[in-house]
Amino acid sequence: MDPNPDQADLDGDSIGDVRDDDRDGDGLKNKCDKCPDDSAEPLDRKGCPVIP
Ligand SMILES: [Ca+2]
Ligand SMILES: [Ca+2]
Repeated sequence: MDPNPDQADLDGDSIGDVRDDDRDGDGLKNKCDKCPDDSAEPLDRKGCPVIP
């Protein structure tokens, strides 16, 4: 069961999206992530590739 049914967890790391500072789990913080909800776009604001 999901302990936080009201919180989506995009990357499945058990941290709800509301509290997760890296929602898509690509290793780049939301505030720096060009597409914070899309792990398929692992580029920062400057278009630099993210090294895992
Ligand atoms: Ca999460
Ligand atoms: Ca991210």
